[in-house]
Amino acid sequence: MQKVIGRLGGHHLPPLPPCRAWSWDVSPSTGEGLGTLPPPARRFVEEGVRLCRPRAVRLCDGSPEEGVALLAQLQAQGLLHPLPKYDNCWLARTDPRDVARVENRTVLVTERERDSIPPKPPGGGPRQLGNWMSPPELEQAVQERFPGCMEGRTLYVIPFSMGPVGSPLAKVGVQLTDSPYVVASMRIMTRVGPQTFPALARDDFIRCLHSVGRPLPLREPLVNQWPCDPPRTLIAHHPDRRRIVSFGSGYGGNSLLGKKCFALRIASRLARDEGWLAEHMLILGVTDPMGRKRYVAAAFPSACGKTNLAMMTPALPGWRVHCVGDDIAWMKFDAEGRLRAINPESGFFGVAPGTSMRTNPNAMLTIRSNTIFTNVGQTSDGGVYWEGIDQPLTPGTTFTDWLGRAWKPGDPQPCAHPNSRFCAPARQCPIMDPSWEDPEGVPIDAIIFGGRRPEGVPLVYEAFNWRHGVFVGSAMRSEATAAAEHTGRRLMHDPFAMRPFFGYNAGQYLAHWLTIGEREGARLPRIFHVNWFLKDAAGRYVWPGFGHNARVLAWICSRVGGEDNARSTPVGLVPREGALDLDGLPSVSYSDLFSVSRPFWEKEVRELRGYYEENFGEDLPKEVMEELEALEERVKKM
Ligand code: OXD
Ligand code: MN
Repeated sequence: MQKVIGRLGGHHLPPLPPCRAWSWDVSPSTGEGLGTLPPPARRFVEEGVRLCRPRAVRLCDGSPEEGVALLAQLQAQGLLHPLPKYDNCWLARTDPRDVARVENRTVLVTERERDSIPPKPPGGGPRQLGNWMSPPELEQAVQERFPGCMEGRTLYVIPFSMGPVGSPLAKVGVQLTDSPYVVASMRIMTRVGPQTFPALARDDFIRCLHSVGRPLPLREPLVNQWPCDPPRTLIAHHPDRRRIVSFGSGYGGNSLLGKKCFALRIASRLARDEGWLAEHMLILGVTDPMGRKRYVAAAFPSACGKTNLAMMTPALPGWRVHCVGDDIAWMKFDAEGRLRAINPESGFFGVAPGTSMRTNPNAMLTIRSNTIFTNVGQTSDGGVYWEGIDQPLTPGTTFTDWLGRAWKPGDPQPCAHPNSRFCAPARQCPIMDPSWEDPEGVPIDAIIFGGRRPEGVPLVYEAFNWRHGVFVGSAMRSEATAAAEHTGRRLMHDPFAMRPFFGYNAGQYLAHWLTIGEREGARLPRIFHVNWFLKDAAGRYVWPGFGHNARVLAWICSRVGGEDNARSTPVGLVPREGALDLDGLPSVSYSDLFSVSRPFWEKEVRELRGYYEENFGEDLPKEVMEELEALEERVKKM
């Protein structure tokens, strides 16, 4: 049984301490108190107030005082529990129905369906590249959900910037939400406050409306004090009106609207229109023993180790890695034709299970203070716990699982939810790159694609050229993870790791990537594919991964530096024997890592053709089909 807390009716929020410095009660009818919020943003707030009818309105300014007051309020409400083992760290337990992104309730809204998703071919199966809704359907959905949805609650106004404030690559938004948990998290993940006002004075900011959908008094009790409305959850993106509408979920990607909704879905559409790229990619800087530095962006599907790679401690002596971002990259050409990238976020919303001092010490050091944990387990000494945390425990420690129940090692159910998260400020990561907030971004030398492929796909290969690289990105597949509602270990197609995040027709997205490669004067990054997850016949990983992935980064840097140390295979260029440093790894064999098998790739080509036909139909750019055919020919000749 889940613990049900909360009363029907009569649910009172403790008043916020009077703190004029950071917030104002706003008169819903006049908007008075919205301070210097620029008029277009003020009008958006007024519309939201009229629709949602909150009890009070508060304008967030991102100040430390605001943070203290919010956390105190969340604690008083029973939504956050302090973790006294650390400094200013907190634990939230959600309603167990609200634990991940909900892809089947996430929609793109355009006049024409074709602008959102490729056409369904006759007889094709369910589509995987997004869901479409028409503007009138969205209006109806809004009218069915939002009127009065914030009654009895406070509407928080969050003015925020994605990217360093004032950067030519940054964009701003305003999120209206009735969830103080969302406010506390957005304050970590984005740059909140009046420094965004000059940009908000233009009318082109992204309008983000979010409600947990549980007006007060409650009609049903809450579970774990976590308000949500799973049956009516809807996450809608309306790029033509630069707006996001999210209802019914308080969880991560559904509710922190700066992240997946803005920085990927809306931004990818803006990027297409404006000639840049918004991608599901980490960004890291890698420095060789001679002091030469390269920046790399890498796209992996959710929960494939992006955070681990972005914060890696190299196992190769003399090499260093610095982190710019772990999830999203916005990339634009500069005047010299180089792609420069910023991380639009200012925090990490990382998957907790599997994170340890062995797998990611920098993440462990990052999350020791000022961090909000969600759905992890708890130890009796006020610490956190999850599968794979691998930390010494004092004898007698007892555990509480993510559902708030007593738990002990060996129990059949995990202590932490597989998609449990930490939300921590990026600046706390010990290896943040000195340029991570450079408004001009960092120059990208290589783009890496990857996924969890237990067999057949070499440890690393380089694309023959940009066009082949676009094909490699479109052909990405990976085992499903817990980040969304999918279950099991089945292989899913995930082009560019963007399958859940495309902001427009995925065929047009591939065409946009092809266009980027044709840009005059562009000094294009080289494109690679990696697979850390190869297994042997006994099901054991054949590559040690983690810090050893620096060996692969070293080879990638050598290629970027023009070294002639690759061998051609039908799938791409792999390191020549001896070119990848395997020193000190006696049980790793070159041939296990780089064999390319004809039957495997014949099957892969067949599978890809079927996938393209079913999902992209005639919107697949012909260049991508030609690349598939060229691969097929090369495989035939093996
Ligand atoms: C994430 C995801 O939360 O990709 O980063 O699902
Ligand atoms: Mn992600």
